[in-house]
Amino acid sequence: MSKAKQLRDRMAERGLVHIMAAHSPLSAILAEEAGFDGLWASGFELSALYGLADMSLITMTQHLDMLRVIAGQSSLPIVADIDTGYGNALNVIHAIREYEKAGTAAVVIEDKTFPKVTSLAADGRQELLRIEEFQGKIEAAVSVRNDPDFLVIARTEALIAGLGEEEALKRGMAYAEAGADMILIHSKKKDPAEIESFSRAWKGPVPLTIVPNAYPELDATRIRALGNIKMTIYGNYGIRAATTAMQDAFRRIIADGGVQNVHKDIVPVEEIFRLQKMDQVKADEKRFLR
Ligand code: SPV
Ligand code: MG
Repeated sequence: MSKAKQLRDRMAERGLVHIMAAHSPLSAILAEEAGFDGLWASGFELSALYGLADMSLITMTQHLDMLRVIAGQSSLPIVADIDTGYGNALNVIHAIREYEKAGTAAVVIEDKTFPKVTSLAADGRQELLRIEEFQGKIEAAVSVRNDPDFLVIARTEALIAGLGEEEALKRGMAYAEAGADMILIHSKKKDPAEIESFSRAWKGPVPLTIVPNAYPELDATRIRALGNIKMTIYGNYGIRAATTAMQDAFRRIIADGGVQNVHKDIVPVEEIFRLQKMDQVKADEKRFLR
């Protein structure tokens, strides 16, 4: 069964899937062990990993390279954040071919102009494409996929750009008409009211995806109550959790003048050995090294 089919089946079976951001194979392994349904190959997280802003600075090749090594270490379906599709509809065709070959189950393409501006920044310059132009990109993506289960998710940034619910609904509907399998509606309001209102007003033929980064109060119970949101993506939680843990440990080591205290509060090296599958390495050593 393809990973795309696995993701579709899980959505049908559970009604709501939980997709965790991964910026590395290790974070993907941890997400799988924790019980998530899939991985989000997040542009924001990978940019942050490189110490860069999420402004179309990392290339498709860099993103794909990381996605491939993540796919090699996880059995979970991967939802790839391909930003604007790296250019126009022709770039989208190339991207879909490459991402599908890399083992991706779904892509999210957003209706911003290239180069994009990260969504959650206060006063971010947000320029959206003409609706017809973005419809062309979605149609291109749908037309070129090999696996009919491969999901093309169209993301509208209308609320992020401050254009209001009516424009967001109009765009969502146009993208569903162009063949999108789901609509990702993004918001940077601290209050989930904007997303809840959109969800209630959405009468389109396809379900919704959300990324509750800015409005963390919208938990699974409230999401399920809305009825038409089938995927929730935890978009920057991996890199934030890792940053919190490293900042804390690194500061303590400097403050304590050594690692004599911090070592008790971080995983022992044996836990890293487990994640590195050292047992297998040991077994291989025994069997093959002569
Ligand atoms: C990402 O994780 O790259 C996203 C979500 O696209 S956000 O950063 O909130 O736009
Ligand atoms: Mg992104």
